[in-house]
Order: sequence, then C-alpha cells, then structure tokens
Amino acid sequence: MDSVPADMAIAPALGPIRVGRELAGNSALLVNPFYAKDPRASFGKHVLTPTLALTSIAGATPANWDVRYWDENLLQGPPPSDPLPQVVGISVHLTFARRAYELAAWSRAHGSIVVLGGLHVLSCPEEALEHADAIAIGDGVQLWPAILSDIERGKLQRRYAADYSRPYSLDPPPRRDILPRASFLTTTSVIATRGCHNRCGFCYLSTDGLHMPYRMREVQQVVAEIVADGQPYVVFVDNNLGSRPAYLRKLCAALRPLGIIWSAAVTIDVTDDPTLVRDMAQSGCTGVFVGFESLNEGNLTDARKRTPAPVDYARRVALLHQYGIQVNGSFVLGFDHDRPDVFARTVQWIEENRLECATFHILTPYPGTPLFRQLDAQGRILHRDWDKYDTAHVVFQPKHLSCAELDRGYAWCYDRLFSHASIWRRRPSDSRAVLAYLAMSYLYKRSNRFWHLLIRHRLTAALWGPLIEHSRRRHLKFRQQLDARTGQYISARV
Ligand code: B12
Ligand code: SF4
Repeated sequence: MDSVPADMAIAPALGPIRVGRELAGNSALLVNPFYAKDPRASFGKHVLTPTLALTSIAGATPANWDVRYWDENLLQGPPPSDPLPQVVGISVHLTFARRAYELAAWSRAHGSIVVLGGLHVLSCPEEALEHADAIAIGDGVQLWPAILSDIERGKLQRRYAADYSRPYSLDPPPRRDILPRASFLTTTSVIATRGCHNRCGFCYLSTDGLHMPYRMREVQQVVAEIVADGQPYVVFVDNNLGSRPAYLRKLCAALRPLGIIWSAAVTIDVTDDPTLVRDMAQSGCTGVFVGFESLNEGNLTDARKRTPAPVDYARRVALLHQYGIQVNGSFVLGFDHDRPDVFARTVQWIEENRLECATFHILTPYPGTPLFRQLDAQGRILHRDWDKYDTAHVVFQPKHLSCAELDRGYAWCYDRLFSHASIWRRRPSDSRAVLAYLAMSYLYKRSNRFWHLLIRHRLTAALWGPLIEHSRRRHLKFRQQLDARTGQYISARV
C-alpha cells in the first residue's frame, strides 16, 4: 500500500482561540468537516461533487444573511475565522462526528453560535446536543430559516426537528454560486428523488426515527437547476433514481435536449425494461452506480433487499453496456453468508462482466439501523468508535471470517481491482471507448499519490474538464447512432 499523504489522513490544525473578538452580524458559515481518506480506495472520489446538504441549507438562508461555504476536504486548512461568523452550521456524519465536535468546540470558544445537523444528528441526537447550541434533526432545509430567525430574536431553542413529508417542490434551489468551482469535477450534484422503494436492513434509510417517504421533485425544477449551473456533467446523488421507472422516463425526456452527460445511483431492477435503459442512454446517462451488495442470495435475503437474483446480474450489466452505460458496482463484504472465498469470487465476477469500476465496503452497522440492533443483541459489535464506521474498517465480529481475514480480503479486492491487469481486462468492448476509459481509470484509480496536490492547488476541474468534454462529445455521437437505430426499429414496426 502507498503511504498516505498527511493531509489525506489528518485534519488541519485549528488555530489558537482568540476570545473577545467581534462577531460579524447575520453571517453564517457552513462547514463540511474533514474525514480521513481510505488509502485503498480512490482519493479522487471525494472531490467529484460538493456536498449538496450545505448548498441546500445555503439556498434556504434568508436574504438578510450572508452565507459562506467551507469544506475541509478541499485541503485549504481549517474554517476561516476572520471575520468571525455569528453562526456556524456543521454537517455531521458518523465518520466525521469527532471532527465536527472539535470544530464545534473551537467555534463556540470564539463566541459563534453552533448548529449541528446531518445524518448522525438524526441517529444520535443526545450525543450531538452535548456539542452544540442547537441541533437540527431531519430536513435542514425546513429548519434552517426558523433557526436563524430565532437567533435574530434571541430565542434560539436547543432542538429543531422536521421530517421529510413536506412537498419537495417547496424547497428553494441549492446555492451553488457560493462554491469554489475549480475544486470539483462538477458542481452540479443534484437530487431529483428522495427515499427508496427498498429498506435494506444495513442502509441508513432504515434508521429509527427517519421517516423518508418516496418523494419526487418536479422534473422542470430539476432541469432548471441543471441549466442554471451550466456544467456539462451532472451527478444525481439520489439514493435510487430508478425507484419509480415512470418518473425516471419523464426525467430522461426532459434531460435529453440539454446535451449533457449524467450519472446516478440506481438499483439493478432499472434494467427490467430495456426501453428505459435506452431512454437513459439517449438522455446522456454514461454511468450508473449500482448497489449489487452481494452475489450471494442468502445475504440479500437477510438484508431484506428486494432485487433480481444474482444469477441474472450479468445479463442486466450487459444490457447497460449495450447502451454505452458504464457500471460502477458497489459490493458489501462481511455478510453472514460470506466465507473466505467471497473476495476472489466477487472480483472474478466483476472482471468477467467488465464492470468499469467497483467500490467495496466492509459491512458497517450504522447506529439506529436493524443491522446494528441485531449485531448488538448478538454481542458482535466490537466498539462504538464512530471514526472507524467508514466501511473501510471491521467494527463487528463476522460470522464465517475472522476480523483480520475480512480486513485483508477487503484490501486485496481494491489492490486487485486497481491493478494494471484488471483495469485492462475490464476495458469496454467498443474500442472507441477504450482510450477515455483508460484515462479516467488511471486518473481515478492509480493517482492517489498526486490527488492531494491536485486538490490543494485547486486543479480538479482543470484536470477532469477535458476528459469530461471528450466523453460528452463522444456520447452525443453515440446518441445520434442510437436515435438512428431506434428510428429504424420504430419504422420497421409501423
Ligand atoms: C454524494 C455522497 C457521497 C460523496 C460525497 C460528496 C460530497 N462532497 O458530498 C462521496 C462519494 C465522497 C461519499 C463518500 C462516502 N460516503 Co457517501 N453519500 C453520498 C450520498 C449519495 C448523497 C449525500 C447527499 O448529498 N445527500 C443529500 C443531502 C441534501 O441530504 P443530507 O446530507 O442528509 O442533508 C440533509 C440533512 O441531513 C440536513 N443536514 C445535513 N447537514 C446539515 C447541516 C446543518 C447545519 C443543518 C441545519 C442541517 C443539515 O439537512 C439536509 C437537507 O435535508 C449519500 C446518500 C444520500 N442519498 O443521501 C451517501 C452517504 C451519505 N455516504 C455514506 C457513506 C458510508 C460514505 C463513505 C463512508 C463510503 C465509503 N467508504 O466510501 C464515504 C466517505 C465519506 C465519509 N467518510 O463520511 C452513507 C452514510 C451512512 C451514515 N449513516 O453516515 C450514505 C448515507 C450512503 C448510504 N446509503 O449508506 N459519499
Ligand atoms: S436499495 Fe440501496 S438506497 Fe435503497 S434501501 Fe437498499 S441500500 Fe438503501
């Protein structure tokens, strides 16, 4: 394993606390805390898109407030404290909860009011409350304006809570104008739907107290946001953009004239209807992130994942490939039916089916989920050190593997996947797509020793930009061919 550059492993030092300084009135700083990067995976994935949580909160900020954005993972140091913001809003996930609390203490010592929100605040509100002036449980877009208004009136409460049942169309557009644009592959991380038709036992969507009914935004609202940001590549960060095929079809029809390329997370059942896959391709979809989770049916049943059978995955991947859609498969390792052969079998399957990319995750019981309760009841939770709940560390006792075997197997999967031989083996069968695939793969998978420099010097957009534009142009040609083929098909039928 390569050594990890310090700025990918250790949070930036917080400066000395200087008390008694004046706060800038009606100013809010929104912070995404630092987290240590897994050296086995790509460092590049952390700068693909900005956090939509904070741009959404920024969009909900009343006009009489000045709002700024700071992401510590862009390696520009700790959050700025000159001028001192009146309010600091911090997003908290369990993997960076400890850092979020450090930042909260530092900001409060300076005199700023600290508001914590995000997934971890929802699952562990009492813990978060100890570190904040106020916490936001659930949808921050609804809560943030009320919090700021209470601050203005000197009536800040300790807890604010909102569920996700309000119509989505009421959300103001996220504010992407406050982002350091050069620091991301694309600033257009966008969300069209909320929730998922599944409720897998290990997924954060099954967290106690999280009521997230499936919601879809007006297609025209989504399109307006994309157009306003003016980027050629759009990343949908929905849990599952394919949960409602009819909606996805409508969205594809609206995206098609934009000439952009896009990617999204979907479940593999999106391939139930090949015409939907064709519509996705014709609207610019170049890649999907698919949570296959496991090739073992028993694991999927235990996780209560409703999905086509693993024996049918290969045919479905081939269908996506046929429409020029690259597949990034997500696999979870360490389920109860996994034995020492799971690593080699999974990677072999990935190579046989030429998945352009894959991510591996050690099974991680998020607090508040059915999986956590089950493992806790069985006495299999090893510790509650949330920093390590990042799907790169073993935090529970696996059934048919030792912790060391799971850890080694996980590392082996990434080493193998990122090897020259494996990258080559998985190249697209269309020879015209190979060059772009190789360039992307090498930048993404084999450049970890350079990423911290690229990020620190804000070169991300400059480096990825030409590759994105090349892919977009190639895809526009591909779409023309697809349209011609579809036209022939339709005229043959009439
Ligand atoms: C995009 C994404 C990423 C991107 C992040 C890019 C970026 N800069 O944001 C990348 C690829 C880097 C990434 C990496 C990882 N991710 Co991720 N990611 C997501 C994803 C798909 C979307 C996040 C998002 O933007 N959501 C939309 C926003 C609007 O929702 P939100 O964050 O919940 O915010 C709302 C509220 O929580 C609240 N809120 C949030 N912050 C704040 C702050 C304040 C002040 C207030 C008032 C309110 C508030 O208001 C918001 C609006 O309602 C989610 C799944 C999902 N769809 O949410 C997974 C997800 C967040 N990731 C997850 C994981 C596990 C990881 C990794 C650890 C996996 C891995 N090993 O690679 C890594 C590492 C990150 C880390 N250490 O934390 C898990 C987290 C589970 C958990 N319980 O914490 C999720 C939920 C996926 C899943 N299904 O399990 N991820
Ligand atoms: S299909 Fe994916 S997003 Fe949906 S519940 Fe399962 S793990 Fe979560």
